[in-house]
Amino acid sequence: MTDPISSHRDGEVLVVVSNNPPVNALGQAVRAGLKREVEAGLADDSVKAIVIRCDGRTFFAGADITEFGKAPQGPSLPETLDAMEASDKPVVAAIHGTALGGGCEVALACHYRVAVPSAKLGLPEVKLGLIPGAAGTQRMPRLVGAEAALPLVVGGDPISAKKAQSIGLLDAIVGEDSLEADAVAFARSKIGQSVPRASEGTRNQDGVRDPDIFDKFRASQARKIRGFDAPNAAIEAVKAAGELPYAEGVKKERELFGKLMSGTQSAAMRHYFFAERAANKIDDVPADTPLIPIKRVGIIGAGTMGGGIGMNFLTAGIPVTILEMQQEALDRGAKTIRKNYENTAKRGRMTEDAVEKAMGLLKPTLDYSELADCDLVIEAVYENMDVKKQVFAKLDEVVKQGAILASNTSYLDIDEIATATKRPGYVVGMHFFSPANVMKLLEIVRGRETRHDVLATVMKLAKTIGKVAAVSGVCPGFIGNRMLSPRQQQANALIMEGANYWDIDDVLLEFGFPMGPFQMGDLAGVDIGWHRDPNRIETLRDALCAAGRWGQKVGKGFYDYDEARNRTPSDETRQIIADFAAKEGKPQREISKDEIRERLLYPMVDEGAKILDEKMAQRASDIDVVWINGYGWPLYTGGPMFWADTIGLKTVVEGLEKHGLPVSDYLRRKADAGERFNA
Ligand code: T1G
Repeated sequence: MTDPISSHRDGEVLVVVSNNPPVNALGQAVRAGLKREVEAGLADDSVKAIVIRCDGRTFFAGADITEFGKAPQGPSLPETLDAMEASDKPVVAAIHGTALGGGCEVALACHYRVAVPSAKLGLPEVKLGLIPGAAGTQRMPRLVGAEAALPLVVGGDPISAKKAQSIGLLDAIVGEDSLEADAVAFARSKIGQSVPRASEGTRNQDGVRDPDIFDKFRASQARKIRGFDAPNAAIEAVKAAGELPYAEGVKKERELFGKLMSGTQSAAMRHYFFAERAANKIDDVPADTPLIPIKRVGIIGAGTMGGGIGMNFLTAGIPVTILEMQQEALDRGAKTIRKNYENTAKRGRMTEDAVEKAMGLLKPTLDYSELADCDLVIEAVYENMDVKKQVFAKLDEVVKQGAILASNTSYLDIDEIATATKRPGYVVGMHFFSPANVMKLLEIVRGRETRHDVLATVMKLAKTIGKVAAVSGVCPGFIGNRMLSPRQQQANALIMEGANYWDIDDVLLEFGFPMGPFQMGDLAGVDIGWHRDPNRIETLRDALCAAGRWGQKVGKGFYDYDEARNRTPSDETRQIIADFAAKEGKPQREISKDEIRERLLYPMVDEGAKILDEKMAQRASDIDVVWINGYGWPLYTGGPMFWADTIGLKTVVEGLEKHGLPVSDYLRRKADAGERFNA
């Protein structure tokens, strides 16, 4: 393997260069090379300054995550960084792309940091269930202040070069195409001057003067960091930067880092990091499959889903032609899209110009022929097979050959829909989740005849519109909804046996879901699909609807709601459930939260096992990606399949048997063999 680190001289300045594609991860060879070149430069009297930069698309994007969980190999990053910072020769970090995690810590250990305008800097370790482990939590607050450091270390989102300069993280922004030359000139201008060291900075005194900033910040992030260990550890580490001398602060950081690294949350979140990247690979579709250019998108239906789907493309700068049957529905759809954009602008997350630019790309129409030139048409009409087939037959007639015809169906048979066309190879499912302009997940449903270039194109497009996509085969409910239904069945069965519906919601909230099934029912509307005849009581929902308990929108459903939409369990609902169970002859009993959790989650895992056995998902981690991005499965457990691996498949099998629930052959085989779903 070629050495990823090289160096060359520019007069008295030594330029150390890393070339470790794809993202200059700070793996063992990079660390060893950095140590070698920096030590040589520091020891060479003819070297008056050092510049560190990277080739390829980015400055160091952090430690090599693939090394985590393995036996550590020297040299460690901190020893090289400490030697570098201790030097009296100016060391300058020359940054392009994304200086993240350990990469940002390399920059922090340099005396100066310069970057191109398009660069980003950040400490995303919390997104891996960790905190910075090479003194980032100690150098950053000393350099930029505790208040400015908190969102960086606790939130983990990168900031722009402009923002980084404004908080004092960057010393200069240089030419986009002249990084090395400008960095060398900058370094040369600092020769002979005393060098600033971030570890000696005092800007963290803001946290000493006003220690409340830490609790205030924690409170402001409460909803976002609920259940996660790393953000709280990050706050503690930044706080320690104000309370402890540097060396002790670094020791504290290392303790916190070590604890997180050996914890289950970081293992789960590192699993998710690679799962998300694996999901966009389709095993039998070559990476160099030619893509179909998507210059214009058509949407059938301007309702909530159609409008939301359209916004994804408008926001990405792709023109959209949206079709409706009635002018009034069309106007309403276009108005809702504009209102959604204006609300986003009001919240400062979009400029007025961007709103007008996006709306300028929208072409409403009542005429199918205006879709003729679209490269992709996504149908988002009423969930009825006959209606879908009529739409696809019409699209097959009017849309140019070679265009992709996609359905947003959430459970109907894509192969059946494709029979309405003469181009089944160009038919695919693109299942968005409501609200479609917000939810990250896109289930790409692969039909029996869907072509490779169609799959590769929609997978790439998913990234373009900011979605996380996973491929599902054609089966009822695809991956997500298929696994949701056994959970819903158990939730309904449990309340018929005496479980309190609020206990069921609480079990999922405590597990880390944002909402339980009965809260979700109230939010969506208990009366969805109700026959509107209060005298016909065949299901519990009929009984609730007959009592006018239609959900949050009327202030009562399973729960009662106050003006602020706070929920309280309802005695009337409890009585309706008890009466319905009695009518059904269901004996009542006390049911523990453990039983509730096992009966809600284990059948989902078993359904996931069946999906894998039937090859309706390419890999277990795709199922994890679907549930984390589409159904609120808590990221810090890694998704249903990784969680099952963590607790042990044997435990899942024993739990299912204990509750008299079926166990699929695939799950039993894996459990008996002591195997995991995720390799
Ligand atoms: N280690 C190993 N592989 C990595 C990697 C990393 N840090 N970052 C990316 N890759 C791989 C990735 O799996 C993919 O592989 C390919 O590179 C391209 O990535 C001591 C402890 C840099 C913004 O968390 O956020 O430093 O799928 O598809 O969309 O304190 O990658 O092609 O085989 O994501 O252009 C902190 C993680 C580590 C940054 C580029 N750093 N990376 O995004 O490409 S912890 C991070 C990213 C740490 C220190 C601590 C993104 C990116 P493959 P990609 P992209």
